[in-house]
Amino acid sequence: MIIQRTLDVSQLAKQLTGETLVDGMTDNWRSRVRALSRAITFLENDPLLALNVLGNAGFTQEKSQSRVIGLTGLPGAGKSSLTNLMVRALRKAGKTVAVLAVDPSSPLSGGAVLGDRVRMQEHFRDPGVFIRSMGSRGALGGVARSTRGAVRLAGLLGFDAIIVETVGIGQSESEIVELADTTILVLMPNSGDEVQLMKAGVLQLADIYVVNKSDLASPARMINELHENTAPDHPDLWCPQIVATSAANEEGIDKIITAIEQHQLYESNHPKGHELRKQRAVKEILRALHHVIEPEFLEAISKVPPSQLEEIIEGKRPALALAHDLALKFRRKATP
Ligand SMILES: Nc1nc2c(ncn2[C@@H]2O[C@H](COP(=O)(O)OP(=O)(O)OP(=O)(O)O)[C@@H](O)[C@H]2O)c(=O)[nH]1
Ligand SMILES: [Mg+2]
Repeated sequence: MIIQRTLDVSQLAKQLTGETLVDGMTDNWRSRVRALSRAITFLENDPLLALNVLGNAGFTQEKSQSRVIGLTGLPGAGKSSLTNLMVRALRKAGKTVAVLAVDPSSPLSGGAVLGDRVRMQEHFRDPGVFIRSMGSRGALGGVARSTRGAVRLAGLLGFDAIIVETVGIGQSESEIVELADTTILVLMPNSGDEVQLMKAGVLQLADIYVVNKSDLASPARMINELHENTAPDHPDLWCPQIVATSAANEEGIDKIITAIEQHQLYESNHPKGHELRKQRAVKEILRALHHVIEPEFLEAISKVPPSQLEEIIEGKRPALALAHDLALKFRRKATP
């Protein structure tokens, strides 16, 4: 595969670690996988580093072609099994793939990290595939802060597809929706998932709904419910695709891949799709800024004299008043 990118991979590694990690790191995918692996370890230990590195003007490329695919759903729905088959299909199509499994420790599938290694075993020796499990470290939304950095690094390193697997249903999806270009919700037929979905009000969140394990129970009822509940109320809006699969029988994977491609086409060609991408970009910038500024705010609060905090605790002064004072100080500092 010919890689036409301006990114200097060895420079990236150097930036991350202060030293050259891999000798002769060129367009060799094995080196890229190693660099990404080490880079992510650094990011996990220092998430702010991601911003430093990714914000560095040296790390630009002509155009990122990476597609970020978020795969979410209840524990044991079959996300890793489907990921494994999707990786196989994408590799057959000549695409390189990075898989980031966030907090893969759901109690239902028991020892999921080990299980995932077994399920994705066939790809571990493939230099065009990167697989990594990441702890969510209690981050709300199930997407570790460092996952964002890892996704962007994988993009910079030129992976064509980046699959992010997260466990969850309900609120936790919103973060993966922000991060992923295409969000897939994996469900099981007759599992009571429908009821949970209605309760959580998440049926508008995903771009593709996959009813997996259709070998165990008929997916028809759930597919109908999904059609009824996910139809957009405007013809310009993306119509979520609903796909029945059986990872066990390796059925329906091609339909997922086609649906992802259709969604990508919609986003790049349709004005509404373009608007969605803009909204995601703004949210990503906001979150990144938040991560940069929060430690500074925390430091400023730690310097507030204890007596002032006591006043707040005793109800003599509202916390908002102190926040206001601090905000003014920050603003003065920011204006030259
Ligand atoms: N019969 C059947 N079993 C499946 C299918 N897909 C997955 N499984 C099984 O369901 C179990 C859970 O599958 P995983 O792929 O680990 O599910 P997961 O969603 O990644 O689970 P967590 O990461 O723990 O949330 C495993 O024992 C799989 O072999 C399917 O289509 N049919
Ligand atoms: Mg899994």
